[in-house]
Amino acid sequence: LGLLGELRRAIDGRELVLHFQPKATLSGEEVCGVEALVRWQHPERGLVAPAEFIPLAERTPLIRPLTRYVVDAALAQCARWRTTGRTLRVAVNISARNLLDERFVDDVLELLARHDVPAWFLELEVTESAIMADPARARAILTRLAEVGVTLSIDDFGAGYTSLAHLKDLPVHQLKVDRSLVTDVTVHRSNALIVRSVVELARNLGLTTVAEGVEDRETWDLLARLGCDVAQGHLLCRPMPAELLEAWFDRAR
Ligand code: G
Ligand code: G
Ligand code: MN
Ligand code: NA
Repeated sequence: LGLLGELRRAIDGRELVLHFQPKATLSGEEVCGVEALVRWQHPERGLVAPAEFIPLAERTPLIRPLTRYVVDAALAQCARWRTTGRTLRVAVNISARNLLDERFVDDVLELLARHDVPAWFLELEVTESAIMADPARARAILTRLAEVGVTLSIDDFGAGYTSLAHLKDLPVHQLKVDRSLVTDVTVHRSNALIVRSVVELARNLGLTTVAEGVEDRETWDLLARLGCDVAQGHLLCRPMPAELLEAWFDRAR
């Protein structure tokens, strides 16, 4: 059985598990959401990172059931948090192929209904390159998702090549500043200038900004001064299973 066949079996056998990483406002350090990150709990190989199987799945139709699985599991967890009074928006990463699939919107609507979670609680993270693969079709699908109330973010912003002309026409709510810009923001003045420009661009377009990969306090403070809204990264919390996050939530408050 090749990796793809194994992955197909893993989806049916519920071997994929989600870890969640919190995001918090830079000003008040208030937790405002989590990002779901998939891992494969392989019976022999242990916990397999998404980099080892997502790119493979993305080249095949298997990405549709895989993404459905992740959205399903993320909304199930979101619903559980809601019953305990935790208002957490849950973000899921989606692939270029999902944005070319007309049925994707129906999948999302069906899963929101099944878990009785308002669309507002779901955020979808899309990379610039996924959008640029077919900007017109991507825009059509993103528009339908935005119309039903799903929150949309551009992931890894600043690493790729989203044309600013396209950005203006996309119904997105948030830009996630790429880790490569955040990592050296306190070291290279040019990175700080770029982050400041992205923040200003986002403001002018009515979008919020999230900095990813924040690993130290100095970076956190600088990002706050640069006007970034939200931060995510190891300084705050590593991605972890929902059960382990409960203790972190209790400490965070
Ligand atoms: O969690 P980690 O840092 O190893 O994630 C590595 C990459 O895998 C990231 O780029 C992340 O966006 C991607 N990824 C994680 N989970 C998912 C998922 O459920 N679907 C897709 N398409 N990508 C994911
Ligand atoms: O491409 P995307 O932004 O979805 O990828 C998220 C990835 O970044 C996850 O694999 C996650 O484990 C990783 N990540 C999250 N926080 C940090 C961090 O502070 N430092 C580093 N190096 N990676 C991080
Ligand atoms: Mn992401
Ligand atoms: Na990212």
